[in-house]
Amino acid sequence: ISVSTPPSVAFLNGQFSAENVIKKVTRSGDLRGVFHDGDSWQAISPETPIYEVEMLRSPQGEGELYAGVTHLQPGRVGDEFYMTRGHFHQRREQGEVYFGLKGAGLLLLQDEKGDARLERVSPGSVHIIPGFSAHRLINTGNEILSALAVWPSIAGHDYASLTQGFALRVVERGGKVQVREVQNG
Ligand code: PAN
Ligand code: ZN
Repeated sequence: ISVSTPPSVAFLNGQFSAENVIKKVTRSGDLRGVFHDGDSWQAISPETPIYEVEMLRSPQGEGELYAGVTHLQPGRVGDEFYMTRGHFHQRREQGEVYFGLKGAGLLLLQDEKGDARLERVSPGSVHIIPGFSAHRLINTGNEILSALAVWPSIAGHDYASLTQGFALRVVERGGKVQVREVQNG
């Protein structure tokens, strides 16, 4: 019987041991229209890295799973904390699990009716994202927010259906984290 060594992830910082991970960097310039303050968004270099996703290579198809870590930089565009674009899954019924690894932030969840809620992300937090829920990570801290995600490879990403945006925005106000309800996207 042979025992193989799978890839590992350092729970302290989300670094994968595997060398041939797939890496995707999302920069400020990729996030047009995502932050509410367009002038502040214009003012920062489009090359500014906002987040990076590292994924293990795994098979695709019905029943297969992806595992990936998102590293979200600390910072703000105007008063709004850095965040991921956020998405529904193309296969709406497919859920996902996020595990907080490092840093402090929020997971914004929104159903198809537009009802939104937030979960606190911290090292060790476990987030069950139900099907039919859009999801976005927000870094409200001063260090990188890293979270491990596991999701069905058939889920796919649907970014377009969120053109109305999320119903909540998370901003800094007087040194505090403030959640605002958005009127009309
Ligand atoms: C995550 C996200 C990752 C980046 O792996 O894809 O955090 O966020 P956006 O895809 O919204 O840019 C996930 O939820 N996968 O399904
Ligand atoms: Zn997802």
